[in-house]
Amino acid sequence: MQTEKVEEEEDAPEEYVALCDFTASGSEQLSFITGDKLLVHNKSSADWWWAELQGVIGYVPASYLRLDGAEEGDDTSLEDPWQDDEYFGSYGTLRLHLEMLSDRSRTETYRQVIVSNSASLRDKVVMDLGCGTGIISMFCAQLAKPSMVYAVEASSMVEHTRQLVKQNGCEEVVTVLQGRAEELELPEQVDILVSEWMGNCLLFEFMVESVLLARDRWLRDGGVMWPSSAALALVPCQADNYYTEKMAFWERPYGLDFTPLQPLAQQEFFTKPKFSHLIDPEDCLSAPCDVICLNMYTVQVRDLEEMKGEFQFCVEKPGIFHGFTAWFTVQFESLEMGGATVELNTGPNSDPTHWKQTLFMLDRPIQVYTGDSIHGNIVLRRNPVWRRHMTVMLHWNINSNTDDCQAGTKSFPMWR
Ligand code: GJV
Repeated sequence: MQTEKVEEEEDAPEEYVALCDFTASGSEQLSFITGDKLLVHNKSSADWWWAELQGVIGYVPASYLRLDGAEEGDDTSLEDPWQDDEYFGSYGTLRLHLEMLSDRSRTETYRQVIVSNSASLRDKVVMDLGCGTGIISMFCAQLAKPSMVYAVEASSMVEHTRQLVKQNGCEEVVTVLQGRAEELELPEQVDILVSEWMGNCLLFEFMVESVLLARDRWLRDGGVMWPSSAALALVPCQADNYYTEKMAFWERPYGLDFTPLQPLAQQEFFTKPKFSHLIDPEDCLSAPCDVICLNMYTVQVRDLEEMKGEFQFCVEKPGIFHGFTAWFTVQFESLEMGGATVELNTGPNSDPTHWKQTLFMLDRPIQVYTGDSIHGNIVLRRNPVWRRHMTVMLHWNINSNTDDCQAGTKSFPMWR
């Protein structure tokens, strides 16, 4: 009796409230607006639930919903949409700083920017936003003669940064300031705003928002942003090893047919993008294409809500189209007229960085041939609730000489 009752309760649909609007991007998804009450029938995965709204049923993103009746003071509504405790907590330990500092391409590029602009940096005021252990600030102090470097850091690493600055004789020039850039008070505006803010797929973590707010408040007219521009690059690719490891594996392990697990495997391994993918240039099926470009002087925080781009690829060799791989580049303009721009490229034809690349797997691999065209668009939609997260939506068409054209759409939450 007792057990039956509990089971009944578990199976009963639960009522949820939409925290924000959602527009369906696939035929199985359900659109809703803020305040809509949805009946959740099945929490099929952590991210996508099967729900009903006014008699219509479909998948909805779990993170956009709150259990009805969960009011202020409830755990979920108290949660910080920026997850700052967790975010800055993780930058308070050495693990991530070690990873970033060990990334020579990244760190040497920032050093190169300072070196190649050292003459023009003389007597300039610099802000290093999110300075971490202070490496960029100390490059400035050691390799150039700025009048002041404000090194801003919100995590508890900042206590050690002060000590490092002193230890390396940079305390005359570098002023370490503890706190979020958003709450910063400075006695003056700055000539240069330098930051290493880029996340996976460029925008993930959305630290760029802090940089743009600091720009609008603290960069003097005519001041310089480093990086000055950024781009997200995309390429259609093969990912045979990953596909074999996670999907083909189930075909005949130990002589047994495990294919009934393949839908589960797809859900578990291919729903979200794979960070930390290092693509072999040989696996790129065409030349890459910049799909989103940010001008760091003009982009506005509100633009980050939804960034759209288009692509048109020409397949250069026959192969299996398993998915798309994305990475970013950033450019640092010279302080001198006609001076060379420095670029950090995290793509497959450059030295690997700690960001590596990001792989988006299609649900089914598609054979493509030389001369096929793959065109379509990409949308990066920032999560309206969880501000450091976003969903990447890809829509593609394949025009082939041999087959009919095929189209597909897939949304990838990163992570909520
Ligand atoms: N204010 C101050 N420090 C910050 C802020 C902020 N708003 N946001 C991030 N940081 N490239 N994805 C700090 C953070 O604590 C860490 O030390 C560093 O900036 C992140 C740098 C690398 N992350 C990235």
